[in-house]
Amino acid sequence: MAVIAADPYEFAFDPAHTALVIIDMQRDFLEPGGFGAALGNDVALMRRTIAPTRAVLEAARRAGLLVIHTREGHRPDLTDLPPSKRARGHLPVGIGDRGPMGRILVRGEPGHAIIPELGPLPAEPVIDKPGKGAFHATDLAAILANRAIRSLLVCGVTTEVCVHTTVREANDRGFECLVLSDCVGSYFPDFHAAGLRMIAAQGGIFGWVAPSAPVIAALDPPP
Ligand code: C5J
Repeated sequence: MAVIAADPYEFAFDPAHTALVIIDMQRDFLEPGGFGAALGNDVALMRRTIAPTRAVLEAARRAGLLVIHTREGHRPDLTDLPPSKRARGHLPVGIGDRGPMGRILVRGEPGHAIIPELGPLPAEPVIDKPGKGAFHATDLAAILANRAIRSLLVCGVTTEVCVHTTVREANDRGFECLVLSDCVGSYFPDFHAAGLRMIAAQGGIFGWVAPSAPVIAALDPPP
C-alpha cells in the first residue's frame, strides 16, 4: 500500500487497484482561442494544471496504473444532447454550433480533442461522456470493475463541474477518490477553492485532497 498525507487524513491506495482519471483536458476548455476563452474565461487558470498533470501521468505510466481519459462531447447528430443542455445559458454560440475550433463539444472536432500535452496512449481508454459525470451514460463503471479498481486519482477540469460530479458519482459507487489539488482547475478561483474544501469536508465526505508531489513520490519509490 502507498500512503500519502492528504486532507482530511492520510490516503492509502494499492497501485494495482488504482486508476488515474484525467477529466476533460480538452482544447476547447484549455486553449486560447477555444470555446472557454471565447466565452470570456481566463484559460491561464486552467493551463496551470497541465505541467503537474503531465508529471502525474508520466509517473502513473511508469508505475503501470490504469490511465483513463475523459472528454465531454456529443454525437455529430446531437441525438445524445439533451435539449435542456443545449438551451442552457442562451449562448449566442453554444454546443453543436460552429465555434473557433470546430463545432463546440462535438466528437471528432478539433476543439473536442484532448490537449497534445496530455494525449492518451493507444492502450489508455478514452471515455466519451455526454454529461458532466464520467459514469453517466458511459462504460467507465464496467472498465473499472473489470480491472478491480477501488481507488481513483483524479485530475482535470473543471474542479466544481465535471471533476466534482465524477467524484460524487464515484463516491456513491464505493470508490476512494483522491483529488490532486494542483491538477484540477476552474475558470473561477473561488469555486475551485470551495470545490476542494467540499471534497474533504466532514471527514472526507466525497474523498481526499492532496497536491501531486507526494503522489508522484509514492508512485516512484526510490531505487
Ligand atoms: C467540465 C464544463 N468539463 N464546465 N465542463 O467541467 O462544462
